[in-house]
Amino acid sequence: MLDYEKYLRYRTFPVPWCPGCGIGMIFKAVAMTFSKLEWEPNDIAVVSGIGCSGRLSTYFNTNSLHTTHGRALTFATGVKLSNPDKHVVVFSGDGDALAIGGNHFIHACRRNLNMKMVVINNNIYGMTGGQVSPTTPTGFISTTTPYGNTEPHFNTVELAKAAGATYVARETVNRPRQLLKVLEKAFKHTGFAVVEVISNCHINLGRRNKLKHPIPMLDWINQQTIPIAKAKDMSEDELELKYVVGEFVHRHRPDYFEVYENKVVKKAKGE
Ligand SMILES: Cc1ncc(C[n+]2csc(CCOP(=O)(O)OP(=O)(O)O)c2C)c(N)n1
Repeated sequence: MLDYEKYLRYRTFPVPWCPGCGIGMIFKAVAMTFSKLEWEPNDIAVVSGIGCSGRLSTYFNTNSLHTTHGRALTFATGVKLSNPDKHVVVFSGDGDALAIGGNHFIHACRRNLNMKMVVINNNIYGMTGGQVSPTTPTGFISTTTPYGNTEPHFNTVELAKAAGATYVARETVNRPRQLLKVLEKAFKHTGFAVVEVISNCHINLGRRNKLKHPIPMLDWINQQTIPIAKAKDMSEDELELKYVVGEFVHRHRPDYFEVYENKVVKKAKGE
């Protein structure tokens, strides 16, 4: 048995993702990170919304909560507040996290509750067949933008930074070693940690944009990927449509529990 297998709930297999989907790779990277940190399955709560990414909670052999679309963070907040000792890990697609769940996302960043969030950004509403999402690149064709997306796309990292997240990183499914590194740092972080992973949906995004097989789609992601150190010398225009990868924020700010203990509990007790 491989060391991460105890985190896989085999009785719920097979997994539902299309052949070549990047979610499987993220699934394994997270299971390997649990193993590296030696977290016990019963000490972990995996919470997810609805979508292809949202299916993940079913396949982890941990406490699992598969919630409603866009509301994973709200359920996760309740789980963490009532079970402060559990490691709460949230999975959301880009639609789940940034469209219907966008409001919860900014407030979770602001609140700094000690939870981890993995945003699986495949740039499209995958599960429902390929509607435009807040991260669909401008110009890309989707079922709801048949002449190309006219809207500017969200930058998840900039949004998380501006809203106050205390750990923010971005990686892609093409960079598994770097992904493992940031997952480990995010999971060890005390506070709200966001890791965005750029993933491929060749079926519902790629096939409408001349990237209908996994390899060309992964090549396209590679071409858009710029390490953070290199991005520093590039202009805003040059970085348009690029995925800058690396660690963007890693700082200490008292997390929600620490603030609550000091500012509320102690006052209430008259200390
Ligand atoms: C309240 C509500 N609105 C809409 C839906 C339909 N719906 C299910 S999944 C989804 C979008 C999935 O896209 P994303 O969150 O990016 O995840 P992915 O499938 O790409 O991983 C939508 C709109 C729903 N289930 N519930």
